[in-house]
Amino acid sequence: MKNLFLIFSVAALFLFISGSTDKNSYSSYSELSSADMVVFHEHTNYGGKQIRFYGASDIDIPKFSEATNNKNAHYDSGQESYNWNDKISSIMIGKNKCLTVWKDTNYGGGDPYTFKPSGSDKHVYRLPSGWGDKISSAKIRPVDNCAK
Ligand SMILES: [Ca+2]
Repeated sequence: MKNLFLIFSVAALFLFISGSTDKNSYSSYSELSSADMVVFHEHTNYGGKQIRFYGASDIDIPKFSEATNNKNAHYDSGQESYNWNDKISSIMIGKNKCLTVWKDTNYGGGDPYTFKPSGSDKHVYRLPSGWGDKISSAKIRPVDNCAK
């Protein structure tokens, strides 16, 4: 009876692990230090859906409508085709990253806005006036080499 329980336990563990191997699908962003990550949230105060970017020194996001196709994007399962255009309302910028955002796709729509941490992760619970639900493109760079 003890062996049967062990077999079931191993089988359950295998099913759990095999269901979690999608590299772009995680339920939290504890997979890595926040310092090297930028996290965009659907609502203010880090609420709603989130999409996280990390894994390269330079990450370009020319269209948030296609953000989930970006090879450096990570998000929760079930959100593979979520349209992030004009949806972002709060952001976490890891202390090693600099984030520049634009209101139109392909880095257009007037002057961009740059979020540059200084020594610790930057938590933007509400976007600056005029930027909520407007971001359509972005560039992520090392903190000392912000995109222009
Ligand atoms: Ca926009």
